[in-house]
Amino acid sequence: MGSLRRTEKAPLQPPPITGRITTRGIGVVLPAFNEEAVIAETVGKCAETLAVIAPDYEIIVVDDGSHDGTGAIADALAADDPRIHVVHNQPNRGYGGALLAGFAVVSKDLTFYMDSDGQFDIRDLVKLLELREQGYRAVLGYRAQRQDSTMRLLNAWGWNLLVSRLFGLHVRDIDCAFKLYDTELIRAFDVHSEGAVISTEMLVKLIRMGIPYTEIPVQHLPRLHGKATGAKLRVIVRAFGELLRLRSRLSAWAPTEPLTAGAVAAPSAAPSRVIRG
Ligand SMILES: Nc1nc2c(ncn2[C@@H]2O[C@H](COP(=O)(O)OP(=O)(O)OP(=O)(O)O)[C@@H](O)[C@H]2O)c(=O)[nH]1
Ligand SMILES: [Mg+2]
Repeated sequence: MGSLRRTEKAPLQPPPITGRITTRGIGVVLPAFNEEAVIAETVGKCAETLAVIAPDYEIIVVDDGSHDGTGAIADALAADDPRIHVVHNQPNRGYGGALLAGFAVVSKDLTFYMDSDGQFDIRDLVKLLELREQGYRAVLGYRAQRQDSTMRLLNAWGWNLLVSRLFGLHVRDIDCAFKLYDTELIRAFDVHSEGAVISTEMLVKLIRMGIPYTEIPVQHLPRLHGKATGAKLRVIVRAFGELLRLRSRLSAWAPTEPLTAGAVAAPSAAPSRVIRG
């Protein structure tokens, strides 16, 4: 469940980038809505880090119907680098729709997603990949020191409380946009949420499938560019509607596709953390 604490004692430091963590292929999905001020920097940092820690990578920028230069900047980056791809949603589909458009074109075994607004540090992916190498097929980041307003923290606390009551979901930071999944799991989830509840849908399904997962603290940086939208009344009201629809859809949901052998094997190292809803 979320916490109202804004800071913990020592500031979290990014892990050093010293060498390859995995030989697995990884697709990095970056949803972007009006992020012209920061998208090139985000993609550049991702490419630089991935080249060292996970060289078999692809970066997928999802320009979610942006009204600014985000799409053109992303197209220019893709024209220069075959590992960068751009999906244009036209019109805007919303956060969940942006992630779904990106997930649909991932061609690698692992899928990682991160906001493109500069509030996360891609170097933290080192920690998630190390845990994947230990056998966790889902590694969930949580923001140890959220850089949000008090109102935003209050909203998040209430939202997490509601979601944990409705779905029995006890994940530390449901909506932290820094998560790594096996692509096969994402396909099996058969996600439909186009809005903010997409993370809830994925996590409820993960837990119902009994997949071992783990959680790890990641940095959260202040938003320096673009507009914060998450605390707008319109956004919150829409999210409540989505949550209720999700609840009725999930009441009947069960995984249809058996996963490949070993899919639900427990990790080799640290104890698994499986919470069943
Ligand atoms: N707000 C919003 N973001 C979108 C949309 N589609 C894709 N995104 C991207 O989704 C990510 C998360 O959106 P943010 O608005 O940063 O949400 P947040 O980090 O929870 O909240 P703030 O940064 O405080 O507004 C960013 O990278 C956006 O560019 C959309 O329709 N609306
Ligand atoms: Mg943000």
